[in-house]
Amino acid sequence: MYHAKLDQFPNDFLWGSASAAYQVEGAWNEDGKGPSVWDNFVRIPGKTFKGTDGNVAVDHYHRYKEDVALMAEMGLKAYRFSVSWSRIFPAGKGEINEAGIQFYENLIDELLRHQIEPIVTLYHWDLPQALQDEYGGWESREIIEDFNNYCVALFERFKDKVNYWVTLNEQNVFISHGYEQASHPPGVRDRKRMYEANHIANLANAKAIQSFRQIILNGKIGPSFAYGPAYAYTSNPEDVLAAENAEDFNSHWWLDVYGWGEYPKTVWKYLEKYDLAPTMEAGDEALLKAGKPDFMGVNYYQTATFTASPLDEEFVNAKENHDGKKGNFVENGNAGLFKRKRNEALETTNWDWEIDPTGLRIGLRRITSRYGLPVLVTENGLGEFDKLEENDVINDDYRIEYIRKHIEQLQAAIADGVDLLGYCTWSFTDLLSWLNGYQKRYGFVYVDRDELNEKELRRIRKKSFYWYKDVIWSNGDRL
Ligand code: BGP
Repeated sequence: MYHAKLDQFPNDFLWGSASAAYQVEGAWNEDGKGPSVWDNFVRIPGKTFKGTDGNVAVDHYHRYKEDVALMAEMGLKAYRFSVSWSRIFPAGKGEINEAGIQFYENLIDELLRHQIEPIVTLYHWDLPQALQDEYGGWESREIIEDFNNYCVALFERFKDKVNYWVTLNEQNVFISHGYEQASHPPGVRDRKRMYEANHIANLANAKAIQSFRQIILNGKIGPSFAYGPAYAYTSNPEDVLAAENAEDFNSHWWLDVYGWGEYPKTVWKYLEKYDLAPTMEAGDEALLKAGKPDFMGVNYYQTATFTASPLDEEFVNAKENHDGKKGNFVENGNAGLFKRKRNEALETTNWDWEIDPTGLRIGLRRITSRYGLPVLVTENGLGEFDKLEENDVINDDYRIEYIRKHIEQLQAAIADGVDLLGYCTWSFTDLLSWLNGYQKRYGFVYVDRDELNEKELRRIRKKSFYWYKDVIWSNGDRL
């Protein structure tokens, strides 16, 4: 394999880990917090694995000091977490709920006390239910102002403490799952509405960045995109074209808007033809262009491999794997454009996710070449079953191996010329997986609870904890 001469990781490289409010905090109705769309969605029978919810999650809300102490012990340089909008504004707007914002201030202060850089995600999917009820959430342009006011409240409050900000987490995921596959709130299946909501989310994203520029002069802000670089299944030009289609429809459709303020022409033309293109109003284009980020946040888990698909192809709805029993993969795609295939060169996790460290390098290079922006890896990690053995031992060698191979590719990407700001693994402690319960674990720290029993929520260091500690200590020299 070709390797450029490897460079060292920069001295200020952000070795981090990430989480999201709904997946760790719990305390779902405490200190004045309003309900979010996830608080309600999880209560619909059949939506989540064994009906799990985040009412308690891993109780980070009450145990954040213990969690930050573990981060400090590990030597973590950065912690990415999200703010729950309905803690700050219980009804999505109006008066700030002081107790809610105080929680985040305490968390930030605790991190800073331990020299851990906070990376604040403004939106990781838990929309205030009140805004969903009032005007349909992301389907109304009213959200642009409400989201902006919420962001501004956080910028003002934390401008002297927080340097790194993430706007929307995985807009591509919450929009497609929310409005096409109906597996996330609001559980809609309507592509027309999906493209409209997505456009509004783009505008909200750009507006928040525009406001940021007026309030925080030295900080950095960007979205986090779930990037699955597309591969062609064979060298047959039809498959190569299918992969190009997939890259345009599944990635550039978002990335080009973030990076350039423009939609990719091929996709736009196609959507116009099928009467699916979103409504462009006067001023939209200018706003999108004004929302240029400082970095591209990348959540990377896997690549996706494509073959051509005939126009009359019919796809069955993919049955998703939420129980960790391998073998659920169903070919799916977009008739006439692309069809996803299993990549036979790659192994998969128990949840059928393809494992592809080189794909991370490829993705980072594509972003660098196309947009010329620095990149922050805001998520990457392995969801697996872990076994708590006698004497509180968890031998997660598979996780070490997974992360090691991805870090090697980061180093190669840096040598290739990628301006990489940092690497946040998903996740620090174990946490709630949105649709997969608690048994799909990602953390360096085991949390002793399962779907049916919260137990004591004890924190236990896994083998990977000590390993990542050493990686950070040696600034990536000792993998
Ligand atoms: C990303 C989300 C995270 C996290 C992760 C793992 O898409 O931003 O919130 O959940 O994926 O996914 P899962 O929990 O489905 O395994």
